[in-house]
Amino acid sequence: MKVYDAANIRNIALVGHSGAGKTQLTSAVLFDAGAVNRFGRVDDGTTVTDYDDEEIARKHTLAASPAWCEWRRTKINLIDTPGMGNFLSDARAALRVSDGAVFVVDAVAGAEVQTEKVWAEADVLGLARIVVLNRLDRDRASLDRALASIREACSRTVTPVQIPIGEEKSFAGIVDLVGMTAFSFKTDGSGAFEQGPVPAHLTDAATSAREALIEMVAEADDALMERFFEAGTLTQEELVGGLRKATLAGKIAPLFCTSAQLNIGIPSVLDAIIDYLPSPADRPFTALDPSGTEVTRTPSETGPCAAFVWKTVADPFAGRVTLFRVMTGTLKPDSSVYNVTRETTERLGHLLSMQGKNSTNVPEVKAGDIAAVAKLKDTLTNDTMADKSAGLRFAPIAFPEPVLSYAIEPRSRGDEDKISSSMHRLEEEDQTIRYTRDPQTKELLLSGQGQLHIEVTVAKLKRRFGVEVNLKPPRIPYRETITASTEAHGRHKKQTGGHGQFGDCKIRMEPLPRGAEFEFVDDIFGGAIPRQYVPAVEKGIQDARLRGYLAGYPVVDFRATVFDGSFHAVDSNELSFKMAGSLAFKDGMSRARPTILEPVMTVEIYAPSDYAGDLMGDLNGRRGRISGMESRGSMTIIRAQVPMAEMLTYEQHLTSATGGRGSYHMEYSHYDEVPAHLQTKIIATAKAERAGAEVEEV
Ligand SMILES: Nc1nc2c(ncn2[C@@H]2O[C@H](COP(=O)(O)OP(=O)(O)OP(=O)(O)O)[C@@H](O)[C@H]2O)c(=O)[nH]1
Ligand SMILES: [Mg+2]
Repeated sequence: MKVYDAANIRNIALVGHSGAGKTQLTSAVLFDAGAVNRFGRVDDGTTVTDYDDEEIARKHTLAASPAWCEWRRTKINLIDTPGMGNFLSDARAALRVSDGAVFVVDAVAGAEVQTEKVWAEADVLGLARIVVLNRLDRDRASLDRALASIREACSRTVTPVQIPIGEEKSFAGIVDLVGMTAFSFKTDGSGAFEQGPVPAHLTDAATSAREALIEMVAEADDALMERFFEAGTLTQEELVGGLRKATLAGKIAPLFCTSAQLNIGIPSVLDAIIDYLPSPADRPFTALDPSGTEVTRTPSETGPCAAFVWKTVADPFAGRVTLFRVMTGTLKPDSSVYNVTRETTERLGHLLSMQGKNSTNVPEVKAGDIAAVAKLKDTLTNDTMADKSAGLRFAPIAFPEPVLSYAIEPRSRGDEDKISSSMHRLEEEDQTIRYTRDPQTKELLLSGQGQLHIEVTVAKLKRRFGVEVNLKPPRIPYRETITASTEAHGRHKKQTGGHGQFGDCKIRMEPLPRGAEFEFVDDIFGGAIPRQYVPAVEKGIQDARLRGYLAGYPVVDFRATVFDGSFHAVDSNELSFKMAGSLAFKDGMSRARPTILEPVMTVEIYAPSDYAGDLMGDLNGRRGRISGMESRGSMTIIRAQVPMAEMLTYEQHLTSATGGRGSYHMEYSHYDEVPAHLQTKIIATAKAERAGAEVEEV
């Protein structure tokens, strides 16, 4: 395979709301550019980039996947990304290694929630972008309506450089406003087209759209603005040059018209990627030097190499596949490279260019290019692979913390054994899931970005690793504590026949502040309990407190002080003092006014301001306490503290209450007392569960 220089490479992420047609568009692009010889379709499960079984089954992209084609002697690396909210972090990762973005928008629906979110993301990264208005062959598709919504939700810089020929079912081509020519396409999916004059019935529309375009281009540049005022228009040359400059500078986002399904309008998109979006050579990159200071460098194919790992794929057969972008220098196969992040050396095998799941060996990868390598030992997403002499490290992509947890139960013993290694592999692939065991409830917890994300992860576990699990809402890790001080007594005595048992202790129990857990104090004077048995008393209290008193949850935030006791010269032993400690604890609990604590979460909700009132009302119903509100444009951020038990089904509520436009994030904050009427319920449930468990054991 050919090796490309930075100036002849374009790294492009296709982003936008789910269902806009990113995957279908990628497929049409690959076909028209001759990278594949079959026109794959999402609906038939035959596209290059939706190759995972789960993606084919669901007809949605679930992970960023790379593909590439050559167009006008330039290598275009395309990254098809997921549009669904739960999987958006992959779109973010793809943007990090892209130089430009193609925003795919549904011509029927216009801009949607995720379009808006990713647009803001691209703003932060300062990426040049073009917009592809897709699905123009659908009923109720409209350039005008869609454009108005994109301008409102994303940016006023979006400007058509084409208008469609024919509407809805009769959409059959485009008028290019820059060259003022028409391209009429066959609708058989072949992509064949004829170029000709602008159809008479579109001349007026095209002329006024072109004037609007010229005005936008002139506005983006002072010199052009002057020329425009003088001449009343721009020359063809000024228009072409000005459009390119304005797009690269992010002052204009040109809009193109397509039907990815019918393969209409694709060549203009390919041309635009080359003409209007930057090459890696156009973009200096930032990195951290050894002291952690941000530095800006120009990519160069000579000199020390530095590459950034933006994704890892867990293939059950091929093993780990590591996707990286060479930021500077040239990476060679069968060489060694230093992993700066982990301070280890990796041996590289073949370097690969990925076409979905298929790969081609490449002789070397130059600055600016995206490639992959299989079977690295330690390297994971966000790592830097570099020559030591480069002295560079790349800032990690900030992946979001999980927002939701489910308990998972292996279906069989075999599944139980395999679950941990398989989950570990999936965690490497997807940095937004967590697999943990709750130390208190002992449950295996799978945490992710939402219910769908967790379901998809469980499905992957089954398909790829043959591990089957059941999902259920997690148990709330309640705790118990005391609210009053008391003295207590425990005596364990068994002195009938043979070797006897005798242990006796008096303790004081006092509440401690939240978070203090448990403290044990030895306050024995004069040998009321021999030294060697005091730890046994502590052990007895410790064991008993972990088993709980009211509802079987660990008792926390108290101090137990042993201050007196008695012993028997022959019958006393460790076990007896352990028993005494445990009995004293139970005795104390009966008077220390025990209560139940629950975890409270700090929740941050981001939603259009119109919904803020309803959302706050709902939070009140969930026993939440609003701690702050802030508006950001048309959106409002609500901060609140809400008991975990009330948040288990929040995602479904937020989605239906805001039509999918709201999102939220939460993390553990502290433990707080459960209101009395709810305690009664928790205690009753615990009792019923214990009874159930005992029946099962019989
Ligand atoms: N009629 C019509 N259907 C299209 C067009 N482009 C895509 N589709 C269909 O729209 C649906 C969604 O297309 P995808 O390409 O999977 O959309 P996506 O943007 O990749 O969606 P996610 O992967 O969920 O983010 C599929 O059923 C496609 O066949 C188009 O131009 N016209
Ligand atoms: Mg897709």
